[in-house]
Amino acid sequence: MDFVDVQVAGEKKYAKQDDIPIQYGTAGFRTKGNRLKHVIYRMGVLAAIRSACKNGATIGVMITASHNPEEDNGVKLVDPMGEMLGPEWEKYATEIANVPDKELGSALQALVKALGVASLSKSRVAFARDTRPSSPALAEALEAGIKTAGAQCQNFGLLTTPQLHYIVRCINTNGEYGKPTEDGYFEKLTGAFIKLRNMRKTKKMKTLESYNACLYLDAANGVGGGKVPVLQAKLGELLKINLVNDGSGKLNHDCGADFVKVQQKPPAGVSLAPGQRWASFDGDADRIVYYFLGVTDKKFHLLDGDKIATLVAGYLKDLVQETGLSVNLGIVQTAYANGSSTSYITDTLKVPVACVPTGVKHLHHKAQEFDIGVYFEANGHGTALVSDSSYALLQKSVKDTKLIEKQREACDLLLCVIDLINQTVGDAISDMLLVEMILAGLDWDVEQWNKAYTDLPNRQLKVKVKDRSVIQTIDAERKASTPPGLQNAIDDLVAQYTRGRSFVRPSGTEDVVRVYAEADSPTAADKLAYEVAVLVYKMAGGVGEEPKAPE
Ligand code: NG1
Ligand code: ZN
Repeated sequence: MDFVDVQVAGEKKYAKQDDIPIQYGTAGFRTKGNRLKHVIYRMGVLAAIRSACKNGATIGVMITASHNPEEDNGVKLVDPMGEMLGPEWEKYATEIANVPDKELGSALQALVKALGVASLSKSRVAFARDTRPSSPALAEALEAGIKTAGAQCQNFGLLTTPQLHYIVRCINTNGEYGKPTEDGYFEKLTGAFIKLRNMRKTKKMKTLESYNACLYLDAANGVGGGKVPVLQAKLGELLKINLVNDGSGKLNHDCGADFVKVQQKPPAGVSLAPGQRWASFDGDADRIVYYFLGVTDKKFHLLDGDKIATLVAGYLKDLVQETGLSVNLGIVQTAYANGSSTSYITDTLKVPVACVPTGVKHLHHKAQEFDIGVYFEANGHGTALVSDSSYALLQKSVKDTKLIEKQREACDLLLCVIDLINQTVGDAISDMLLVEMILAGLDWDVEQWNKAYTDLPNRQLKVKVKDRSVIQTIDAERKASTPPGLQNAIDDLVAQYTRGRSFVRPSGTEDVVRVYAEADSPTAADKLAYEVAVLVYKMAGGVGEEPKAPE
């Protein structure tokens, strides 16, 4: 096998645009869209090699930069079961993306030799893209990479990130997980949603009188916006979605899940009527947050990833109990989880909770240690994973006449809930249907959901430094081990605040250091975040203007 054609096309049409190094990070490669053509061409070839290493299983490639500004773009590889690329391959991706044009063929040659790959003719790659202006040209570069490498390729056009993950899993399980099409995706999710809503009715488990089937949704002007009408057509009256930021405005601009979570306010230009239930997707629809304006206090309340995780875990825990089966359940969070949510999980839900470093791969991996593992980042990315053995146990128990009818019913219900949950990755559409189903089943409105616990006021800031790698962290990113003295200084500040907590870490997707702080009042949280930001600026080589004191 040689890479002569790959080398020629690489030098001619997909030559490096600059020599700035780029790294495959927590969310793949991400930078300005006009810097990515060569990277994505090369990732087409790498995906073909990965497929060969997986005996010809289909590998997915998604072109998106998620919640980043419209002019950014990015690329992520999807492994055969729909999970993120195995971390051991991140270094190959980084190496191939950075190698000089003239050495591309030889670098690929060396890689296939080291991996023992003899041919790419049986390799398969499936890909999709989001709605960014730079995405079509990047998709062409990707297709060229896949085809020039000699692999087969399937272009799924515009998809949400989780839809592509779902399709990859369907293809590689020969349809066992579902039909490998967008239509198959909607059929599976809406089929489960409709069945669950009807099961609740026929079994008279709850009346649905106070559940308001009207949801207001901000699609961040992203790829999710175009998918909502398809979903709506299948749901009819069961859920009426009023869509804003459907894709006609600028992507992620003053809207979307990241904006709402970080700014702690509604998307620009929308006015919430008290009590209305609102949700925001991010640009590629793998994150969702809910929010509302209080009926009595008229204040903005955010129901973020932590609130979704506790709602889902509480519901699943009750259902598992009803089955009477021995199935353990756990929740996985990151340091960004609100302190109140962690206390609520431990003290009220009494469910084991684990904390891992930021990045879906860490959460997903940890969640797999439980029979049912619910994982959510505070920003709204998350899902619930069910182990193969627990799934098989439920399938067996649903028919087990030794169990009482109520137990068999609970097993049936739980199996159906699992069908509603995307098992590959966090999915805004699936999570939205899950939340809506649970609220309807519990007969809850947003106020009742929000009452579970009260978030500690919190603030996130960014600090620009010369080299963010000077900050290294330990203890699931909750402590900085370098530069020397920084953590002690943070600890001294935190000690001055009631219920204070703060940590800093280098971002994996932006050239900044992130600061998080929480305390017993918004003013205290803002002040603590500011003081810690100043410490980072002074002790970790801040550039540009010093952080500004809160007003
Ligand atoms: P970084 O930039 O490493 O903080 C952000 C999110 C992550 C994850 C990735 C991937 C926060 C604080 N960080 O990572 O949770 O979602 O983007 O998109 O929300
Ligand atoms: Zn996203």
